[in-house]
Amino acid sequence: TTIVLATRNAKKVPEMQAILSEAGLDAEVVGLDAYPDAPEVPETEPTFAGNALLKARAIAKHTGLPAVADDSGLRVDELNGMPGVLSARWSGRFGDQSGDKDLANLELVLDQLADTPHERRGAEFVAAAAIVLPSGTEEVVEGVMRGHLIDKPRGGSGFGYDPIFVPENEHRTTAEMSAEEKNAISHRGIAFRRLAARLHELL
Ligand code: ITT
Repeated sequence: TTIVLATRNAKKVPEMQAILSEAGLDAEVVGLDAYPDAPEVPETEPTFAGNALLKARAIAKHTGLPAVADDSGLRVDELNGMPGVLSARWSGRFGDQSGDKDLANLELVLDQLADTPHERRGAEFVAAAAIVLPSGTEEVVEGVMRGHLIDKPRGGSGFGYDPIFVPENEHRTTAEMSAEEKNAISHRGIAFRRLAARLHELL
């Protein structure tokens, strides 16, 4: 079977492929690079699950193949769960159009937490992964990684908010871990492994 992963982020394709293979699933994962005419789907839903489903539905319809999509973000306790589904666009919401989005987003969260002490700096990364089959069958699973936010960025790997996020039972940020170490505990790793288990039953 071929499964289309609804992303133009080339890094996510081998990650998903590895997780499916480890789960014993004989499927080939292809990204949207193979489908240049695939529709751009705006993330308009208020939940990660809703956005993942929107994207998977559109790509299943376009390709006629089983489609997987994910949506993810950071929920900060002190900000009542924000930036949440707005994580990728957080600084832009406040008028910042500067070049490095990831850095601007991270710096805005640090500013917003400037007066918040360590014990109130809890946060979690959340990922929803959706699968839509050509038959119309739909499934959504989620993964969560709890942790806290430090006040100065550390580490050069990963992306987004990784340099300020320290997972529970860790002293390093997720930007100080290898991709394998992060996958083993991350929201996306958990969600993709749950999805692999469901795919076993569905395909
Ligand atoms: P696609 O939608 O094309 O897959 P994207 O980078 O926009 O790519 P998401 O919408 O899933 O992917 O990510 C939303 C944002 O949440 C992302 O831009 C980061 O700011 C943040 N984020 C999600 N997962 C993260 C992680 O593992 N580490 C750091 N930041 C993360």
